Amino acid sequence: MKRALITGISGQDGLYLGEFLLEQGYEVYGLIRGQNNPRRAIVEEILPQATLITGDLMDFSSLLRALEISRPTEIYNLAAISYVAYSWDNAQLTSEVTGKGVLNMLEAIRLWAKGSLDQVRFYQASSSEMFGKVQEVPQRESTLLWPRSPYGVAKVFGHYMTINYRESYGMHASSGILFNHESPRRGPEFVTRKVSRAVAAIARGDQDSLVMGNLDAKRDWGYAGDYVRAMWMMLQQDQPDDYVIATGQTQSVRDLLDVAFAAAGIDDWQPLVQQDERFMRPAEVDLLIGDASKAHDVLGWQPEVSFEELVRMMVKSDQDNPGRTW
Ligand code: NDP
Ligand code: GDR
Repeated sequence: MKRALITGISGQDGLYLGEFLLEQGYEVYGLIRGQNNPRRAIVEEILPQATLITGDLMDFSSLLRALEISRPTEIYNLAAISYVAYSWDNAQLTSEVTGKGVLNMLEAIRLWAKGSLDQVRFYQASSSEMFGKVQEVPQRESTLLWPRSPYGVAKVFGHYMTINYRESYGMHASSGILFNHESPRRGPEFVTRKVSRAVAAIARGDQDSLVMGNLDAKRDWGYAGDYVRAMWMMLQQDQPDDYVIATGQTQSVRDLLDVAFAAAGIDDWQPLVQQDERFMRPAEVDLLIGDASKAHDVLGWQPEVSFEELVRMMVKSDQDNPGRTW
């Protein structure tokens, strides 16, 4: 039986990946942090067959312990401080967790596996935020990286460290450069979920308006359920490599508002939405659109859920489950 260790199992992607791997017959282990993590109950509800191991990317010996307990054949490193806006206010912490945390995990694997390093496969959750001030449109694996936030810089460190372990130690280490992906389980701090929750609350009459930041930013938004499949596909290849995972379409935050409000039967959202400086970023990533040709050709991966379907799914979920944050 294949055994997988997922760091970040309590996050959006960890929950979907855990479900997917259990369906594939894997024995699933998840790293969970903190002595009384409120998200533990969510993981236990969605993934009752998974084994949770306490640990933190900042605690090297907890990672070694997690590897010793789980003895994984595949490791998916999804744990990170992942909210870009937060990363300016907590730049050092973000660098430690999102950047150096990757090195901690890679080094723990190398020391734990010793002569059997070729028996282990590693996935790193890299990000389209690494493209930042984009140097090419659309962005592909070879596009020059130009991160625009402490989060983006930390992800670049983790990305190159993953490549370095592949090249230095022959490790089967792959990096997925994933563009934004969303779902009803998306954290409420991210723009799609902020909008879907607010639209549901406004349509119910529980909220009057919505305060937003930059409405002109454009993102390549896909569905998280499609994207975790790509992570797994990367680790099934004979050779490790890096892949862009994206839909190849881009929409603005305004487009998101159009589709989300329309899903609740509200055609004119302008009077309901205000903008405020506090949601603007010190440096913005204006446009992201990915070219996933390599993933299509080599992995045979294709996204299945469109942007409109995704947004409608999120609004419906927030209408059906008022107050739920996950
Ligand atoms: P989430 O923010 O939903 O989940 C992050 C996870 O990391 C949570 O399980 C969190 O635990 C855990 N975590 C945070 N700090 C630590 C730490 N010090 N030690 C151990 N675990 C920690 O992110 P997503 O699921 O959306 O994303 C998964 C990964 O993919 C992240 O690395 C993200 O940066 C990256 N990514 C995401 C994209 C997206 O659009 N979703 C796109 C590209 C990359 P807790 O629940 O306890 O806070
Ligand atoms: P992003 O996602 O920064 O792309 O990072 P987020 O949803 O936070 O922002 C997307 C765009 O929307 C604009 N925006 C707002 N964003 C938020 N959160 N709240 C607002 O009120 C608001 N108004 C406008 C932002 O300025 C931005 O342009 C996500 C994370 O999951 C990262 O971890 C991941 O690596 C990248 O996607 C790919």
